[in-house]
Amino acid sequence: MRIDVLSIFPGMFAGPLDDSVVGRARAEGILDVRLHDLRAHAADRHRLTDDYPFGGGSGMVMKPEPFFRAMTALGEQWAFRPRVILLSPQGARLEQARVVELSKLGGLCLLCGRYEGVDERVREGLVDEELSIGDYVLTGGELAAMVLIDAIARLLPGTLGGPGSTVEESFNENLLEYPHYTRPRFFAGRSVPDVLLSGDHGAIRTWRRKQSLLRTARRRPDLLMRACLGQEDRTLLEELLREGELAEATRLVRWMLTGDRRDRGSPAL
Ligand code: 9WO
Repeated sequence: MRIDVLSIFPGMFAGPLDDSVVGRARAEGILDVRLHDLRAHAADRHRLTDDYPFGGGSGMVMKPEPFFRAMTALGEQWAFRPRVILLSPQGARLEQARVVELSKLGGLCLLCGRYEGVDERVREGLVDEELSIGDYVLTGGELAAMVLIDAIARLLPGTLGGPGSTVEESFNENLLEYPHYTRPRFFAGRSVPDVLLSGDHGAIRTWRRKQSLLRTARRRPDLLMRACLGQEDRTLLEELLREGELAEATRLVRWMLTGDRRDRGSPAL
C-alpha cells in the first residue's frame, strides 16, 4: 500500500515509522510511505503556508494553495486517485473497523494541518474523509497520521498481525483482551492463575473468554453493548453476575441478559 503524507513537518515522521512492524513493512515494500513537505509547494516567494484568519481572531490558518499545488503535483505520480484523509479533531472518531477498511485500499493521502486550522476550501475541494484519533487537541495532524499509518501497517498482508491473526479477531468482536502471563510463575508476591498451568486447553479457553467479558463489562460497557455474544458468553456473564464480579456494570449486564428490550428501541425487535 502506498501512503502519501502532506505536512509542513515531514521530519516528525522519522522514528515512529522506522522501527519494528512498520519499519519492516516499509523495508519489504509492503508499505510505501512518501513524505511531502508542504512548504515546497507554497505559492509565494516567502514560502508561507499560514495566514491571518478572515473575520479576525487569534492564531493563524493554513493557506489552501500549498495543499492544492501539492495534490496537483502528486496527481502526476498516481495511477489512480487515492483516498484523501484530513486528520483533525472535527473528523469521525477512528475505530478498528475503519482501519480494517482503509487497509484494503490501494492508496491513501494524509493531509496534516497545523496552527488553529485549515482553510475550509481544502476540506471542500480535496478531502474525501476527515478522521480524528480521539477527543483532544494536538499541535497538528502529524501524530494522528502516524497513529493511522501504524494501525494500518500491521494489518497489511505479509506483516505480523496481518489477516487471520487471533489478536485481530478478538478486537473485531468488540471484546477486550484477556490478561496475559509469562515466566516467572511467582513474581512480586503474585502468582500466575493455576488454570493457565493446568494443560486443560478447554478450561484455559473458557477462563480467557470469561476474563475478556469481565474486563469489557467493567472497563468498556459501551463495547460490551456492541459485542456479538453467544450462548456460552451469556452463561459466563451470568456466572460473573452471581460471583458479584461485575461491580458497577452489574445493572447493565443484568439488563443485557434479560433480553427484554421492547421499550428500549432495540434493533432486535
Ligand atoms: C486549535 C485551537 C486553539 C484554540 C481553541 C480551539 C482550537 N482548536 C484548534 C485545533 O483544532 N487546531 C488544529 C491543530 C488544526 C488542525 C491540526 N491540528 C490538530 C489535529 N490538532 N489535533 C488534531 C487531531 C487530529 C486527529 N485526531 C485528534 C486530533
